[in-house]
Parts: sequence; C-alpha cells; structure tokens
Amino acid sequence: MAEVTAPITVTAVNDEPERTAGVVANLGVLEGAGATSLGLGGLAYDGGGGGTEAGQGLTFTVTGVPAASFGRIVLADGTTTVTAGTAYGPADLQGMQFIAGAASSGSRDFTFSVVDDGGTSSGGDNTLAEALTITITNVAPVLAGSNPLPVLAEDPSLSGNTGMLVADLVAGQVTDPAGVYGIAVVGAGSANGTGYRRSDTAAWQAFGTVGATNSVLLLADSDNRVRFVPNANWNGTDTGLLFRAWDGSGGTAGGTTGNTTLTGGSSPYSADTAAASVTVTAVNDAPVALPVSLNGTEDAASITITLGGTDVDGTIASFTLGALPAGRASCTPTPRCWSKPSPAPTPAAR
Ligand SMILES: [Ca+2]
Ligand SMILES: [Ca+2]
Ligand SMILES: [Ca+2]
Ligand SMILES: [Ca+2]
Repeated sequence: MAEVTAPITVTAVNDEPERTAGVVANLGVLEGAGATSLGLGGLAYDGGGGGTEAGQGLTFTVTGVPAASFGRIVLADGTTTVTAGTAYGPADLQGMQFIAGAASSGSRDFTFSVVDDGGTSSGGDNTLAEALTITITNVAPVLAGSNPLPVLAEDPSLSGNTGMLVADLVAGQVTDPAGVYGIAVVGAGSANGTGYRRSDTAAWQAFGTVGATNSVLLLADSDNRVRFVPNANWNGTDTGLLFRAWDGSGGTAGGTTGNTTLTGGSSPYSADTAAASVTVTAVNDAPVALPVSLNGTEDAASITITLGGTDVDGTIASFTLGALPAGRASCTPTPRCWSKPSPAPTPAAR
C-alpha cells in the first residue's frame, strides 16, 4: 500500500499578553492623601504564549479612572492627569500616582489594558485586562475649641436673640483633610436657661435629649444656627453647649442624630469636644416698693415708718418718698393731729 502524505497546517492562535514582573495590587490611602504611587513601578509584560510571543509589540491603555471628586491619577510628574481611553508608554504606566480628591472615604477602580499586536483571528486573544481598587480611609476631624456665642444682655427678647451660625461657631477651629463640615452636638442642657436651640430655617427648636448615641448633626452652612435662652434675670457665663467636629463621612445632615460613641481615628467625629461659652451681662432691674401700713397710739410723739422694697438684683440704694400719709386731712380729732413733712402746721391750724 502506497503511503500518502497529507499536509497539516497548524494555524497560530494569539495568546493574551502576560505580566512577567511586578504586581497590580489594591491601594489604600488616607483622606486627602497627596500623590501616592500606584505601585506599578516593577511591571513588565510580554506578548504571552509562555514566552513564545515575547517579541510582540504592546500597547498600554488606561481604561478606567475614578471620578475627579474621588481623586485623580497622575503621571510621575505629579501634575499630568491620566485619562481613560488614552494609551501610555510602559514608563508612564510604571510611574502613575493617585491624588485623593474631596472624598473622605470610599473605593474606586483603576483599570488598564495591555494589548499585543498578534490580533484575534482564529479565536486569538490579544488583551490582558488589569485592575486595582483604590480605597480612601477617612481621617477624623480635629477640633481645637469653640468660638463664643454672641454676648447677650439679661432677659433678651426671643426675636433679638439670633444666636450664631454653626459655621461661625467653628470657624478656624476645625481641621480636616476634606474641609470643615459641621458639628455633632453632644450636650445642650443648662441650669441657667431653658436650654439651647437650633434653627435651620426661621423656626427655632429645642435640641431635646442629646448624648453620645443621639448627637444632633448640624452642617456648618449658611442656615444652621444655635442660640442660648437664659432664665429670667440670670446673668453670667454658660458653657452648656457641648459638641464634636463632624466631617460628614458618616451620619446624615439636617439635624438628624448620629452616634458619636466612636471618635477620632477614621470616625466622622473629632476625638475632642468643645464647649461654646455664652456670656449674659447683668441688667439692673427696677426695685419694687413694698406697701407700708402704720399703726400707732393716739397722741404718740411719733410713729416709726419702716420703708421696704425688693430688688431682683439686690441693688436697692435708697428710697424716694412719693406721697405721705394725708396727715391732718385724715386725722381725727382735728385740729391736734399733724404729720411730717406734710405742710407744717400753721399757727392758725393749731
Ligand atoms: Ca500574544
Ligand atoms: Ca475627614
Ligand atoms: Ca437684673
Ligand atoms: Ca435692680
């Protein structure tokens, strides 16, 4: 039997590129982090196929970047923004960095593809997709103190007691990588007044019961205000409004309650609290004269009159006589009664 030689053609099928060195690993940074390497410096790729396609040309294309609010990817120069859909050289890829944006926390992906020039015919695969997740961890705000509430005069009118913007209360007192956000009120009671109030519109409302597990969250915006309503006639300095800085990375704005049991670290609340002081200055209230009634013995040489009065401030200095007993006019029998210093008796009256 004659042998027949049948030609067999093996068609090359392209394999996807392979990473031959380096790692593509997730990246964690703190809120507000400056340019931080993506850790791609050691990367190397070839055309794949276990090295049989090492000579293929490669193209590196960034396929996904975080939104600018989360942060941006930049080249090694720290300023040139990397954009999705753009091809970069291998050295550019190796030097890429991340700069955190306004976001205080969260995770987003950075992706790129490595494409060789072997094509995709006959079921070939020319693309290696790479991805890493960037996670931002919040940094708690730091609270240095509180600015004082405006000075009040004793017994302020409610309409005139407009308190203070939360934004002014903490102006210059809070540092946070993402910026000042607001306060978490953890105490609002006072024995010197009917309490502190808050307002985010024209209406004032009481804080109610507040504490670590139900702290009232107020944005430092152009609406939220706080004020103190002192007791009648009270004056002095009260420090009953106690709060932490709140960076908004947890909890909901709008006067809702938040749990400030955990503070500092990566929490939304400052480790330190601050007390807002409010000074109420004394106002001198008018004294009140007490009525005086007299009893004496007929023909007595004199009847002692003791003047009395009350003053909420304790500031009675003197008495001014506005009217005297009617003296002779109400005296019987006439003409022997007289009084001082009503008009001195005239000789004719005696
Ligand atoms: Ca290949
Ligand atoms: Ca923060
Ligand atoms: Ca007074
Ligand atoms: Ca007085």
